[in-house]
Amino acid sequence: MADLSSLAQGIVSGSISVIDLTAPLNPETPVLVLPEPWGQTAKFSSTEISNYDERGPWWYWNNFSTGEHTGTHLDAPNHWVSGKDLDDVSQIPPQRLVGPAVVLDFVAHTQADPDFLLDVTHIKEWEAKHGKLPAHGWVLFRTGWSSRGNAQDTFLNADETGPHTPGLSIAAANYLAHETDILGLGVETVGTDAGQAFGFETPFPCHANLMGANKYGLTQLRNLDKLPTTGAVVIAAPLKIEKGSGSPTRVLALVSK
Ligand code: 23J
Ligand code: MN
Repeated sequence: MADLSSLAQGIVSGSISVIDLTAPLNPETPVLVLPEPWGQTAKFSSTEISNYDERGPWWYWNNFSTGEHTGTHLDAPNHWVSGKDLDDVSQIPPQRLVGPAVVLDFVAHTQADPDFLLDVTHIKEWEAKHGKLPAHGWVLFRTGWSSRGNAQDTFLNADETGPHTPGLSIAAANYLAHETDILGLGVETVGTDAGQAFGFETPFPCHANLMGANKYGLTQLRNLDKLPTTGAVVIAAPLKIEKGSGSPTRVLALVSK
């Protein structure tokens, strides 16, 4: 039987730390902007219902509204046409929201080139050093992009040719989707695909391949620098929105000190 009491004790004593990989959700949280004529997602917004006042003397609460894909969020398989008959976000088995995580650190490459694309050779070199990508695990692509914070312009890094943010090559997206048994791909950027991926020969290859292979995306992750290369456990908890294509998600990592 698994020893949950030592896990609990580790969390209580601090020998296992709980790292929050989630970006704060507020009206400034960056959102994806797609080229014309495609529809746009909404930013997060909130309106006060009462604040210990005449509208509710003893309570404070708000109504919020947001896109499903705003801030740190999970892409469900049905988000893409390739996965349209697969799970919506409410149908994802909870066992598939928790798994071992590995970190692929390409901060240096991304600093040299904001359009850096992770390719199959990078993944294979990483696997030669650190072992196979874990079955039922999260692959976390560390680019340092989260240090650009909550400002839409620096985060999207767009010019007249569109956004310039790192992502995966078509071949790498294919490899993760079809040659591995991972849960999904987590990134620091606004979406799993590169900023320029709208113009790739296979547009948005991460979305097309991962969703079609019943895998997930996790975006706008923070604190990946606080994780070991291997050995963390990541828990992603999206809202159980029926028919939802995704949801803002609290993403937590357990790390043994
Ligand atoms: C729709 C179309 C393209 C993209 C996306 C959504 C996302 O990045 C997303 O949040 O799923 S690239
Ligand atoms: Mn998304």
